Amino acid sequence: MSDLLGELAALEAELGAEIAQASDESSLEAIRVKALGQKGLITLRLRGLGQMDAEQRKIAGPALNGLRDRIGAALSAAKSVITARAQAERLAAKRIDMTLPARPYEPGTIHPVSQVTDEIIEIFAGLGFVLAEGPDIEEDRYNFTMLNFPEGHPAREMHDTFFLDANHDGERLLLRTHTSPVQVRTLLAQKPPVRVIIPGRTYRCDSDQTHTPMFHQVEGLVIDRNIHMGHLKGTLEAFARAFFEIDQVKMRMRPSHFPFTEPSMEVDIGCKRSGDEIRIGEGDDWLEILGCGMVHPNVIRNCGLDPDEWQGFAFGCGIDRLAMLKYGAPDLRAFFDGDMRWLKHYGFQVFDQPSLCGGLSR
Ligand code: 2NM
Repeated sequence: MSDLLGELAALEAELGAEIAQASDESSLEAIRVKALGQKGLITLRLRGLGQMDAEQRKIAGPALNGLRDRIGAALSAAKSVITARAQAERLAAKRIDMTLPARPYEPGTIHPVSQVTDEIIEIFAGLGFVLAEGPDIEEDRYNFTMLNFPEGHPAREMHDTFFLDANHDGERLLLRTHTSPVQVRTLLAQKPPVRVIIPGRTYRCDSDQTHTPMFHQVEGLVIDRNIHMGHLKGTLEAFARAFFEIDQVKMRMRPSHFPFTEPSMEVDIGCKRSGDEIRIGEGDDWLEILGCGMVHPNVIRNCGLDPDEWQGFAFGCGIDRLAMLKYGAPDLRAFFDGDMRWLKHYGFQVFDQPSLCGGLSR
């Protein structure tokens, strides 16, 4: 028996020395397995207790249990020391000098399309319009059917419209070809009078020098009682004066056709062309800037309103083209190339926020 106790004392001394030497978690783990694992030195001896007689077990039992507990405690104490030391080393390696100056960085710029969009919103907000937005991925009924596009209308064709694959109900979603579905959604959601301005991305399967498959459009809609073309013309004139920042703009309307308006018009403003340059507000030439009209009674009816009680006007124009015109960027496709040099040249500073009182573009 005293043999066993002597042996245990030697084992404890040996394990204690190994634990004190261990410098990382994996060597501590190796010691734990060696002593307390399935086939560990202490574990096997504990199993041997079953073969001893009662007298022996009375002495060996507490001795072995005590040894197991002390070694376990020594291992976990050593482990805390080692992890704390490793943590301290990691933190020391990561130390940064908070007094160093910030690395010089290149500030980004606001894209001309974003800037012009903000200008347009600002102008129409000043006329009492409210901003509205809707999804880029639309349902056929909002993009076409409710807007009085007959089945089989050429604008619905695959040729112009990006259709998504049919979903499990056989419904074919599409990328909106104009922002007009937002007008429909607005009229379905709120009672007139309505005055909304709706900028956003639109998509048509078209790509050449003057068309990109994604472009930006802004549309406006007014629905109220006794609305007439005079309101439309006055609104558009106020917009053109504010946007081009000139006191007088010559404006003319030509008859046109859109499914969702009757009558429909295209609007030109007076300009002067010399070479590639276009100057707004002088000269005897004309430049088309937008389409508009009185909202078709079918559209008003489709939105659950009585066209004998509610009338309105709507208009739409391309933002990208307005941005080219106003800020003189000649190539439409460069708008969407993401070239940092172009963005630096044509972009706006973050704090150049357009405002009516500050002068839109200063
Ligand atoms: C245009 C031209 C003319 C238009 C019509 C509507 C609605 F929803 F009220 F019917 N929204 N936008 C409209 C009318 C758009 O863009 C060239």
